[in-house]
Amino acid sequence: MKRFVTAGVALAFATLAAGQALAEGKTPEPPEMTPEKQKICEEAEKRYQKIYGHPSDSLKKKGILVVKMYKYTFCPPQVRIKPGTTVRWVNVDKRTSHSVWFKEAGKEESERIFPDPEEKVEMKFDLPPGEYPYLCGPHWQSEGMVGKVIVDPKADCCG
Ligand SMILES: [Cu+2]
Repeated sequence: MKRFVTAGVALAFATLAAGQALAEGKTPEPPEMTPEKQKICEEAEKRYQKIYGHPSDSLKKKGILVVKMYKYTFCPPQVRIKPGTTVRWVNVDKRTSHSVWFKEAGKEESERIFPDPEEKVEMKFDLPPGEYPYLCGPHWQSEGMVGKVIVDPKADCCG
């Protein structure tokens, strides 16, 4: 009987901890690369090439990693970069605007970026190794539009 009571208390504490994490604004993990997400990101790259006239990967040699925003998805949702790499977010959607918000790190939300080749969000990751989760202001709750940048000195790309 005593065991049962103890377990009940532990559960109550666990529930409280989960509630606190939510209240503190923890960013959810980025989505898994399901076949559906894969397809969205392949489409996003095709649209990028049509709009910008080059593959997004071709900017890696300049130390820039491109993340496309398309159909409520950051493509790719998770990137691993060397310190000093610049990440550039562009919107290849038809009309939906998106933002980039490192909310958990206490940063301000970027401007809403429209599907316009003149618009982009850029951030140079001169930051210590670690995980930097972010989200899209208008769509993270309703559509799960979240992403993560991992700064890792052993990464292949790009800075
Ligand atoms: Cu969005």
